[in-house]
Parts: sequence; C-alpha cells; structure tokens
Amino acid sequence: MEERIERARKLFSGRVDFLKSAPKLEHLPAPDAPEIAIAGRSNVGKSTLINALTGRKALARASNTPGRTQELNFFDVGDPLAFRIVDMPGYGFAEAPKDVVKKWRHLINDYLRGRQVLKRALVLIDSRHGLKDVDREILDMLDTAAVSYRIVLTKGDKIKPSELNATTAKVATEIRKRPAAHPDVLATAAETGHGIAELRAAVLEAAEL
Ligand SMILES: Nc1nc2c(ncn2[C@@H]2O[C@H](COP(=O)(O)OP(=O)(O)OP(=O)(O)O)[C@@H](O)[C@H]2O)c(=O)[nH]1
Ligand SMILES: [Mg+2]
Repeated sequence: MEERIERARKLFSGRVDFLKSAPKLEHLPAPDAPEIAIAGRSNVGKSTLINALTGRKALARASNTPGRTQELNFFDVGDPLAFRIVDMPGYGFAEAPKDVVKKWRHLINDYLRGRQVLKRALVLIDSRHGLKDVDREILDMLDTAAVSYRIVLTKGDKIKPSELNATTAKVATEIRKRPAAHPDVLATAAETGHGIAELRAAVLEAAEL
C-alpha cells in the first residue's frame, strides 16, 4: 500500500495531458489504455477532484454552475501512458433541458456499460448528503452491468470530521450487499488534500486490475 501510494504520487506529479473531449460515443479515443471514470451527480466535485489528483489547478474545468462538464473528457496519465482518467458529465441536474438530460444520460450509461477498457468507475458522493436515489440508480446500473466501482465522498472539509466518519460508515454499510461495489469508501476533500494520496493509489490499483 505504502509502495503504491508513492508510485501513484510520482505518476500523477509527472506527465498528465488533456487528450480529447467526446460529446458522443463515436468520438471516444481508441481503446488502447486502461480507463478510470469519474462519475457522480452534477456539482459533486468530479472535475475539482481530477485537478486535485493531478495537482493542477485548471486541468479539468470546474465551476459552481451545475452542468459544467458536458462531454466525456479524457486525460492521459504517465509517460509512457499508464492509464486515462475520464471526467464525466454529472447526472441528476434538474434544471437542464429535458433533451439535454436525456442525451447525457445515454452518453454516461452507454459509456459505462460498453467500454471494454474501463477498469473501474469512481462514483462521487457529496459527504454532506450521502447516497440519494439518483445515485442508487447509477449504482443499480453498474451492478447490473457488472462494472466495478468505488464510492468516493467529496467536500469532506465542509463537515466535521466526526460527521465525515459517520457518513463514511453509513455509506459503507449501505453498499455492502452491492455486487460490483468495492467495500471501502474513500473520504476526500479537494480543498485540503484530505484523502487525495490514497485516492491516487486507488486509481493506480484499479488501472492495474
Ligand atoms: N469546499 C470544497 N469545495 C469543493 C470540493 N470539491 C468541489 N468543490 C466545489 O464544488 C463546485 C463544483 O465542483 P466541480 O468540480 O465543477 O463539480 P462537477 O462534479 O465536475 O460538476 P459538473 O461538471 O457540473 O457535473 C465548485 O465550486 C468546487 O470548487 C471540496 O472538496 N471542497
Ligand atoms: Mg465537471
């Protein structure tokens, strides 16, 4: 574990490049490297977490406006290329026009279900809110499609450490019976760096599956 944390730190502090944006499945890059997808509700902190992982301020576009990320964005990590991180559009964004929501849902579901090189999805959950029904729908889909996933709590700096521990335990209990879920829930705070070294190691571990 220690050894993997150090290797992951080195990898993420080395070469990381934005590869491309895919607004549709036809635009996906060639499946020539393992992929780790970052999924979660709109505004949960997906793009911010990618910036924290890579130690870059604005590699992935983050913003207070929900619906910021509208395509699948691919980032190459490592030289030689070790794996790709995929920043996904958020789900559960109520204010978006219906046809846009439908388009995103198809893109997210089709990618997650059909991508051969996808090693694991990280499903981000706001630590202040815990699992919601929109999250459970995605987890159901991943369980049915047998896509391995892991829950990552975000924005841990916004609540007390005791509350963060309680939410982590509660979510871990709820996902225990889910077949495709990794049993360990990771608590993070991009703002303070809490849990980021462990998350880097978790990404590397998944890429090496
Ligand atoms: N305090 C704090 N704020 C965070 C953290 N992570 C994200 N945020 C804030 O939450 C807001 C949304 O972050 P994004 O990274 O854009 O969220 P996203 O999941 O990519 O959103 P969409 O692309 O719209 O789906 C931004 O204002 C971030 O600064 C965190 O760990 N701590
Ligand atoms: Mg985003």
